[in-house]
Amino acid sequence: MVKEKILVIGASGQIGVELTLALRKIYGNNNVIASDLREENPLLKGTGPYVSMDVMNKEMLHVQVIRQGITQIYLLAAILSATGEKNPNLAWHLNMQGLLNVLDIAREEKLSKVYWPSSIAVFGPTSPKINCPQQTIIEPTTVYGISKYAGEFWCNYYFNRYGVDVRSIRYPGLISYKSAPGGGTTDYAIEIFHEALEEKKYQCFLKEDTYLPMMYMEDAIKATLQLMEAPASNITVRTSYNVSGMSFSPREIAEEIKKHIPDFTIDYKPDYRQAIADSWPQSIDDSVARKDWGWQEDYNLEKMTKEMFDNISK
Ligand code: NAD
Ligand code: AKB
Repeated sequence: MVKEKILVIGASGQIGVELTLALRKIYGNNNVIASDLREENPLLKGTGPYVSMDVMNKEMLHVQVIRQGITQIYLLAAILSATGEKNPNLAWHLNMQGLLNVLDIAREEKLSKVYWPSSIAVFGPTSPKINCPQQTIIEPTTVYGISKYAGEFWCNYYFNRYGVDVRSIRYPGLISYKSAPGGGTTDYAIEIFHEALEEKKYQCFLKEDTYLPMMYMEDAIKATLQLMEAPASNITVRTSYNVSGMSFSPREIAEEIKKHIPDFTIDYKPDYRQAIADSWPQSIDDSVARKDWGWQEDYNLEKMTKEMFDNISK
């Protein structure tokens, strides 16, 4: 059996920290190399190797892959929806070139697998709002969504043309307590917990009835590992899989928070992120992921809220 050696790019980010720790548990600390443009996240310190690296520097990335004997890459470096709208050129450049660099190296070095996340941001205003299917009209209106949709087709292309075993999930908004979110439209659903504990009030940048697909980080890590461990013959989608956890609005999460902090109050001051949220579906049909690799979420709004408060309070 080939001994896997994994490189996580963007390991200091919201998903990267938790995915790196989960992969280290499975493959052994020294077999999972964390890398990022920014400094090593404190939660990763002492848990395994770390290299400082820019995914845009293809030569350096290639050298690292050869030198470290890398067999799999998890590419998490990207600019998310809200930050992307402030700097569209940078978002397009990083999100596209970073992926192409990784796919090229995977092809040349015959890596066993690549993971690259897409997002529900691929969907646009013309996609169905409720139970948005795996295959449907997809006309994204943000630069982030455009880059993710183009990226999905690059993954499909590298699989079909070069046999690169690249796998992908369209994550919903991810909610976690370990590492701060990186500039997305769904970030309100993390900020609200911290503000509720510290200030007992929160001003939300989305309207109260803005429903969006969301997922607790534990579920996102579980889905990622499940997809990556599934036999290649089960993987029928080589663009990116829809996965669903829960859907809620700011009003509903505020109601759930009030069960823990009765005097919590929320008010609403929508900004430019409202238009982004309005362009996305409210809920996702993930029946293909359920059929192909047995996806099943563990967390709903109630269970996640309890976990968030228990963990942030610690
Ligand atoms: P994040 O912003 O928290 O982390 C991204 C990391 O990439 C950061 O640590 C950043 O320093 C690093 N990075 C940026 N530019 C880099 C470069 N040139 N070279 C190396 N590293 C670089 O983002 P995240 O939330 O952890 O998202 C990870 C992936 O998951 C992204 O592709 C994102 O689009 C996708 N995703 C995230 C969510 C979510 O809710 N968090 C939802 C859907 C999809
Ligand atoms: C964002 O809001 O940009 C991300 C995402 C859904 O991709 N959380």
